[in-house]
Amino acid sequence: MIPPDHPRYRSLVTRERLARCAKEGVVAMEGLTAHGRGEAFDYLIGERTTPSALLAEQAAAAMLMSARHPVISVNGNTAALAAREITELQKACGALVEVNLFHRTEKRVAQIEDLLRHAGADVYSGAAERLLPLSHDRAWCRREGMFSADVILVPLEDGDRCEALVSMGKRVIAIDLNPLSRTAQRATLTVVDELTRALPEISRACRELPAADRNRLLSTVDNHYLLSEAIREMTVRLSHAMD
Ligand code: PTJ
Repeated sequence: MIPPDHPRYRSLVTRERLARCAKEGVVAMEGLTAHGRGEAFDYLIGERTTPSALLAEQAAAAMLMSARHPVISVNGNTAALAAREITELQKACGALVEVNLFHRTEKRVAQIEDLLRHAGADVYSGAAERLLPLSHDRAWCRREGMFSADVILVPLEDGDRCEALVSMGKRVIAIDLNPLSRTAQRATLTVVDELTRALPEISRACRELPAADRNRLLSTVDNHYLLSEAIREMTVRLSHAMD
């Protein structure tokens, strides 16, 4: 039992949840190490939404709201951490929710879809085909889902698939705490923020941002600038820690 007055209460409860989900099979064992890497980068941005992350979240909302066929791709970590927030975002932007896994088994796909449905999401789950230009199992997706999407939100992504989706002409929004990752560098737009902080901000912007602001963001926000700002914010924080 983790005492609520523990200074790292939230982090410990999250780890406990991920460990339980890993035992149940929802989270891949490898997902636990991915989470640890994320936590390390979250320290570097001060475990808060930075100004550049907020700008990226608003631009992500603008991309989703202007899309013809937006899709939110969900993996094990995302479902375990943020099934409710995914549901809220689906309601705010009307995107299709589709499960796509690196460590893919039919059993895990079904477990994750159940977890999302339990949280209220409307999950798209027709027959999957090997449609993406990838040699691993993230190639499996639905023809009318991810394969036909023009904008795809990919939280905690793998760099290869991000690159494949961009090469197919899709606009890819990544949520990744590591601004140096291949995913962050290859995405059309990267939100360098923790998933459970990022998703509610994107939903809020979908609901509240006026159309004129969305259009301005679409024509001005540039991923290179967002990533440079994220790295600069980390560097400033590190230099303050040495004072
Ligand atoms: O469920 P599966 O089978 O599809 O597997 C999912 C994992 C996460 C194992 C797979 O996608 C993977 O190996 O991911 P990577 O390549 O380790 O990338 C995960 C990225 O997400 C890393 O750059 C982490 O820094 C980042 N990250 C981890 N936790 C969070 C995060 N970013 C935002 N919020 C988090 N909570």
